[in-house]
Amino acid sequence: MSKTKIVVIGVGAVGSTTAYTLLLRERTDELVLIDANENKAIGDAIDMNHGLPFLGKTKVWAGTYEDCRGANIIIITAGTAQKPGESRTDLLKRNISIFEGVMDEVMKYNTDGILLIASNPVDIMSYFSWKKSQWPVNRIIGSGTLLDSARFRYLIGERLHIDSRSVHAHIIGEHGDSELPLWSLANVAGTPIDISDEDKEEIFTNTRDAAYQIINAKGATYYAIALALDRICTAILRDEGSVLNVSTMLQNYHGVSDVYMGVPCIVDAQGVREVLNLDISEHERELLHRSANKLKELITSISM
Ligand code: 6V0
Repeated sequence: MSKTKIVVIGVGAVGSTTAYTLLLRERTDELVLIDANENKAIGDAIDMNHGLPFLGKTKVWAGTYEDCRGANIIIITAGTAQKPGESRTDLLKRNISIFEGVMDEVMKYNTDGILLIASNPVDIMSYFSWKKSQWPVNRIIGSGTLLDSARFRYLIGERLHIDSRSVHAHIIGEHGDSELPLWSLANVAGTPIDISDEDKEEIFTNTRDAAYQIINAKGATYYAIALALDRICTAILRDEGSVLNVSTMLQNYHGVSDVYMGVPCIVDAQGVREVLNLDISEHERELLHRSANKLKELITSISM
């Protein structure tokens, strides 16, 4: 079997927690850490290497862009984190210019891997990466609403006293303020979720605003997103065909085209193999369009 390699670009809170999660779960043979702050990457690599006697044989090092050569997955979490009170869209211009540089470097050394984008606003950064790279859309994946869906499932599970892994429920659309819950399809063992409208509203609000709550409390969010990124990497490396709500390019999805957004997709070794066309309600369709329009306006505003 050939060796697997994952490169993490940007080892701040999200990148280093993701790398550590991949290490703990022994997901890959080789793990490369790259950051504009070289000392952070070097320090993280040394620290993680000292944990290897308790783990397995993963090779971890602080690398350069040349190390993107042969990587199966390149995770990009470089950027600036949301500040308290700052919307994800405010980050956009700062992060686009960072991505310009990062993508130029990555593409010198890798042309057939999968790019997994986490930097915010993730749908726009994924769209930008696709546009810049001209790679097939299936190989440019945004973390999308996978984290939001996990938050949603957790909160529903808490309300029902049911293991969140047994709750099937989706958040789709923008990873951000215009995302929407698909209550019409939410279920436990095929049974619709029977809670009051007030409870539904509260659960969705807490899902949508979770990042603000966590950032206000401790400055950044990183544990759950690291697990979400690990989940996507696993689906790719093991060719699982898992249904995950990642951000992908939509074409005539309930009438939405030419925008990256989070929707349930089948993810395997090719990346996004297929987008699942869900039977959503008319109201949900309207909200989906609203979310798509918001993202398209942003794309136009920075003339991509
Ligand atoms: P952070 O802790 O500031 O880390 C960012 C890292 O990127 C730092 O170590 C920087 O040195 C590094 N960096 C900056 N510019 C470059 C560059 N040109 N090349 C390489 N490295 C660079 O931020 P944090 O880790 O908290 O967040 C990273 C990004 O993830 C932000 O855009 C967040 O908004 C986003 N998140 C996305 C989530 C999602 O669900 N998709 C969830 C949480 C955070």
